[in-house]
Amino acid sequence: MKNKIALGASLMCADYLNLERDIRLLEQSGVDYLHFDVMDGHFVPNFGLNLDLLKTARRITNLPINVHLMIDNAADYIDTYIDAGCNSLSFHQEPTYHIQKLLQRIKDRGVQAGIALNPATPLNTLEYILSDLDFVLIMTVNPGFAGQELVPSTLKKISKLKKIILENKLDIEIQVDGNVSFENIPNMVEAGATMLVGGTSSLFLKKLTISKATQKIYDLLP
Ligand code: S6P
Ligand code: MG
Repeated sequence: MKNKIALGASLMCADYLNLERDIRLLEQSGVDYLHFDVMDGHFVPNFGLNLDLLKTARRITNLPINVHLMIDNAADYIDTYIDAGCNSLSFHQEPTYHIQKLLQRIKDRGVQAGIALNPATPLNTLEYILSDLDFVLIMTVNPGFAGQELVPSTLKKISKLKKIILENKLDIEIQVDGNVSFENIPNMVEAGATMLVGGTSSLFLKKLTISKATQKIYDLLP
């Protein structure tokens, strides 16, 4: 990782008809990782990217692949996504039983483990799993769709989590996902975000090339 802040690209926002081209552009632009959204049409009212696409992307790039499971039954699919070659994986707190066990399972397989929190889910749900986490994904919009507006209270949540991490001397990254725009990035980073997910509001903004958008994001980082 070149920067203290890692920049990820939400593949769901890329051009599906030119996916390989976009992945190459992301590589050339110096993006740090690919963010891969998985949905089930039930936990969130949409369908994201599928397993075959992950396997295909894995074949053609060495960029780290970060999977974000937005599904009810993460326990049934964690191993499948790890087998497909992801480097880090998060699942949602809200629909999941036995969270600590699943985080351990991910880590035991040599993959970075994270928990994702919807905007309304409080940080105290993390209290007894802090030592099991490599990263926390703070959803800054309600999950399911690209192109939404930031939920403002999530900025305070990032700061609070940063404080908990510092007070407990923990090594946990804070990932932000949703409306990670040029306008919001400085505030997110100031609050403590260390992993960004660039989507339609920055990296894949229609009026910029991927390379110009990446540069513009890096220019905003400390
Ligand atoms: C959907 C998913 C996200 C989006 C990303 C889109 O909730 O988890 O990763 O793809 O947030 O970014 P933007 O800039 O369109 O909000
Ligand atoms: Mg996501």
